[in-house]
Amino acid sequence: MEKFRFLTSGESHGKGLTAIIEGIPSGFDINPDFINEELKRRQQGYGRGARMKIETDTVEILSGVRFGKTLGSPVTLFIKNKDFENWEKIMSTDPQDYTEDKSFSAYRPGHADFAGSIKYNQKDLRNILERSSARQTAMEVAVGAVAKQILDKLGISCSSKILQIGKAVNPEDFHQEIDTAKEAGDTLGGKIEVVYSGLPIGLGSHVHWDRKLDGRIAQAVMSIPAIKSVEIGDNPLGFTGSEYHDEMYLEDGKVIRKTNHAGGLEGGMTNGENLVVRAVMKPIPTLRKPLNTVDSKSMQETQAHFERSDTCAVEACAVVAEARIACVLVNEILLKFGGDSLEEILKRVNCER
Ligand code: EPS
Repeated sequence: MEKFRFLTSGESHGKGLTAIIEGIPSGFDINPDFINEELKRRQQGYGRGARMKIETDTVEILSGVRFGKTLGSPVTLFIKNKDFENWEKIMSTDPQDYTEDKSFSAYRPGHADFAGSIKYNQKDLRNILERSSARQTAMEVAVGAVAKQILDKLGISCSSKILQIGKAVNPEDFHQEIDTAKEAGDTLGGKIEVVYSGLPIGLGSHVHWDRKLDGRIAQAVMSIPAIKSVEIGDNPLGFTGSEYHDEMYLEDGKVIRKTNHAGGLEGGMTNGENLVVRAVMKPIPTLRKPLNTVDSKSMQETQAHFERSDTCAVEACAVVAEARIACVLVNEILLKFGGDSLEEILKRVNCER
């Protein structure tokens, strides 16, 4: 059974985004300012689109926290979509407001439109776009910011960086790469890296496929919109065994490593080294210079739907990946150490160290 669980809801242009998080022990400080800083980080980054100029994502904590501390009860978060003001009629939940305004039927290749509309039997592709939009990642970052505050109390911290944007691997070239794509009405993906340090040894397990932490992290990161591959540590392709594996030495009676090719995971468990996760994001599939496609209503060849889009959201993706991994790690900590309150967990985690 999972210990730290959450569900999110909300459409991109609906009233807002909601999450209910279950399993947070009592006594943890939850600072809304920190959540808002994380939300701001997700909104920033070179190459973001017009929507980010409309929104100032701000969290409202609706339950589970009193005077800044968790109660052990479910924590509910809400983020208002400011853009809803412009979509009130189009995104109305009331049957009387039915309109075809803003409906569209030209599939965007690379997006959820095609398979989603067939699966859910929807003629208006907006009914798929609204939930498949990366807008939902705002709430995932807010949930991750709650998880990060739990990890922080346990001495676990995180950082991330961009390794590549488009073809550019030098950070000084990233902006030019994005400008060129933007001028061409095109989009760009890239590669990110997230590092967590301070993790106790033995999170995850080797005993079952579904308890291996590398598998759990890969799932959490792979399911971020537009992610196409996930790596833990250095990609081992082309290394020999003697080159790749991190040899062990003794220092003051403790086992140490001089390298971390494994990225902090061996046998599906944390080994005390930094957890290193890398992921590749594809270019956003909503293009100003539309791709060739098919119209689902007329069944004629046409050009894909375009409303607006980001040229590049790789920086935002790194923030989302940090958040997703934070949630996986909190779950693993609760599975290993248990406990209903901060004091109980702190005692157990510190005992292991
Ligand atoms: C996003 C909100 C969306 C997009 C983007 C990410 O808002 P809108 O559709 O109103 O422009 O900007 O999502 C996509 C490009 C996509 O294809 O899903 C956000 O909040 O991050």
